[in-house]
Amino acid sequence: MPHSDHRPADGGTFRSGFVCLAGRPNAGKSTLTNALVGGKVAIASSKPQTTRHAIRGILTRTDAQLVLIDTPGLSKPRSLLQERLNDLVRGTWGEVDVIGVCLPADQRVGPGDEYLVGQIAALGARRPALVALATKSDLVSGERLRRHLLRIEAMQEAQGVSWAHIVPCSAVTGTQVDEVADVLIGLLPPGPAYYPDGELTDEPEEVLIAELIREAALELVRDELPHSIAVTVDEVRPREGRPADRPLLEVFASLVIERESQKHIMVGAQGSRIKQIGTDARSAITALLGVPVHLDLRVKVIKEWQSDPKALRRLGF
Ligand SMILES: Nc1nc2c(ncn2[C@@H]2O[C@H](COP(=O)(O)OP(=O)(O)OP(=O)(O)O)[C@@H](O)[C@H]2O)c(=O)[nH]1
Ligand SMILES: [Mg+2]
Repeated sequence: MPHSDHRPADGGTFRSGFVCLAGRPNAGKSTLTNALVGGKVAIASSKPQTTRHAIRGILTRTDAQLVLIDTPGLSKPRSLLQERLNDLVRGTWGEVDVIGVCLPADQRVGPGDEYLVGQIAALGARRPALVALATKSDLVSGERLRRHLLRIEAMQEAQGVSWAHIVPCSAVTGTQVDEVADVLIGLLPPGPAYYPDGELTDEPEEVLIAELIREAALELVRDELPHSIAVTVDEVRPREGRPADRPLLEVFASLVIERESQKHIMVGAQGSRIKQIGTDARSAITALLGVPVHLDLRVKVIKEWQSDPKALRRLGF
């Protein structure tokens, strides 16, 4: 059901619809989602496969409501998990009005991008409108950006697609983020607002909490470990016996890894790493919820969960 019958102040048409941001891992999809929405709805990190769900971010203006769906990076499946993530990405393409294809300016347009755009081209007549977004424009010179934009343009003929727009932008400096919103909204059909004003996401609180914990963990590990980490939030409850004006929320969560041998890395010398993860995650969760939080973090091994259908189901994939 539509939430309200907005009318733009100038009497024009209110537009609404769904836009999916797609791209290879690390292309800057989640960071751009947050910049467009104006708040943190998706975690971002320098590690690939940071996003593992289709996360909705909502941008409401007087003239439009744009529902952004940030998806995982599409990449060659090396695990059952990545296969599931790729299926999720392709499934999302069928539900949106526009796909924003993120092509980072600091990387050459490569086989990964061509594979992705080829897959979109294969949607045929069911293909949504396409916008190419040259992300991370702050990382390159004007000349290099110009060459990147030419390569993106050339993809049209090579891949059999057609860009409604090509827009360079930087989610970190904010350059051209408003233009990206304008261009995406311009491609949406007339329609009502689906979410209340001011709502930035419809992700459940527990999912946001789990993601913030995973983000804190990703920052502090490297090599193959980021892929192995999942987080479950086991319980969230107000601490008993606290005065009403000084509540404390207790969060019990588990950092899930795949092998016993990963445990010592996750925990760190004398527990230093897990302690740091806890401290970082706690302040992020407190900022999100606006109440002080006590975070109880455990490490749990679920053997080879990335390739185990039963374990994947248990972890929500
Ligand atoms: N300099 C710069 N860095 C950026 C920009 N956008 C994203 N980044 C960085 O690029 C890295 C990846 O960003 P994400 O937003 O997590 O990328 P993603 O495409 O969502 O990645 P996956 O979810 O793993 O597919 C992070 O370290 C970001 O800080 C940008 O506009 N400029
Ligand atoms: Mg992401």
